[in-house]
Amino acid sequence: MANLGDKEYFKGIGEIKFEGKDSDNPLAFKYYNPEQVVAGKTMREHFKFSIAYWHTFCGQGGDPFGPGTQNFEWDKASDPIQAAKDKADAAFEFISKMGFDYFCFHDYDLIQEASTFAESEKRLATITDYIKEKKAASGVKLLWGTANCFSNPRYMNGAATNPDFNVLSRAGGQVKLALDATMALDGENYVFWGGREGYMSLLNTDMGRELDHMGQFLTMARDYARAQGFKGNFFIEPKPMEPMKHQYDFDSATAIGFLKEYGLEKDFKINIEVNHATLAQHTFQHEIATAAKAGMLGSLDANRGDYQNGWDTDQFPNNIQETTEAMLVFLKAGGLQGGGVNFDAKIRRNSTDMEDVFLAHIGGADTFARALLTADKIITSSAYDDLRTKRYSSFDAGKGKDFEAGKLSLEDLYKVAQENGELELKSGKQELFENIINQYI
Ligand code: XLS
Ligand code: NI
Ligand code: NI
Repeated sequence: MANLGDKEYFKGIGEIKFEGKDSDNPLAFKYYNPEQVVAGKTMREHFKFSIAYWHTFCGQGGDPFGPGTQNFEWDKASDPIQAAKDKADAAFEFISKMGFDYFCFHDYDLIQEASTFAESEKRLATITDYIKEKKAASGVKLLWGTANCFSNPRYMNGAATNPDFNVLSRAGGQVKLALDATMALDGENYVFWGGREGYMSLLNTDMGRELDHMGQFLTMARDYARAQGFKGNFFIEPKPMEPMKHQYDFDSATAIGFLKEYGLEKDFKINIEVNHATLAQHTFQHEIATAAKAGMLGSLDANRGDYQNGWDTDQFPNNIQETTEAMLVFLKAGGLQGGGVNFDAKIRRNSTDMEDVFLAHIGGADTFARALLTADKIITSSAYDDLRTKRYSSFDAGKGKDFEAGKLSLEDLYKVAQENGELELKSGKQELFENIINQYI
């Protein structure tokens, strides 16, 4: 295991190992076996599990009714540079102990933003250098970087869609620095989550102009990074609402349409978050299927919502049914393009033991692993694929095939309809499909 630096933050917890489903050790994987090959790839390669810097090392557990409950050992130094280095030490210790290969960050997760732009730039450069060393010593890689253009009050009216050009420019400056940090750390991708890109009231909003600005802004970011030699993917992370009432990147379909409108579809793909999918009244698997259909299934932010609440609770994944259905689509799509599975999830406010964050990530990884194994078995050994393919068999020959090939006119359909007369009903067999999933879980 990597050099942990002078201080050990997660004392008493060693490397998390795979022990199999009969193990009673809470600090072991039951299903996630990194080297196990499933459908031609190891689990490690399929998932590229990643830790979200913000939730795991910055999130103190505050909510609108009370302050944070976490007492992080790495958050004690009063000097912001020292505090950031301590946090990086804790982060790399944790990621290495989990046996994961990746992390993701927002610029100001790495280090506290300073009171001036110039000072923030210096701080970011300092911590980037430090993390570069940590990366080299541990072998941990950067799945994606991003800029937090939503927390600071200056962005309350948006960043790339702010009605004030000076605020938009500030966001541009910040994205440039976040791209620089991402590239310096060999980031494999770069994410845009439009946290404040949307509106609260249409009365004071010129939506068309704001969308044009966002298209322009993303084009500039793409052009800058490409000119610096960045070869990775850009991802849009859709979310329908929260914090804004209406967010422009509502869901995958909306983001794909937007990217095509502004000619960005070759460089950008979609980063799908479970809880954002459900907030958009979709399922996780629906969002994956939508992105896959467009050839834009980039990355996943793994978590789950609370199905009785209407907000982004970012709980760790443990819904095996939901994840199995998602893994079916994932496998059929041939996996992710450039991205990985980032645990954009947080432990609950009252989960205050040091081991809780390990248990949370173990549970999340095991949920995905078990779902992947199940989905693979469903595809390779059950009637599932056949049943689904058969529903469309009338398009595999004759007139159906001609239709798919674009050889028929509406009059041709009219003739087929005339010849057929009345049709018999064909069952969709939904319950049978559902039972197959249950049988294999
Ligand atoms: C918030 C988003 C955010 C992005 C990165 O809801 O999920 O965490 O993943 O900015
Ligand atoms: Ni996210
Ligand atoms: Ni989210």
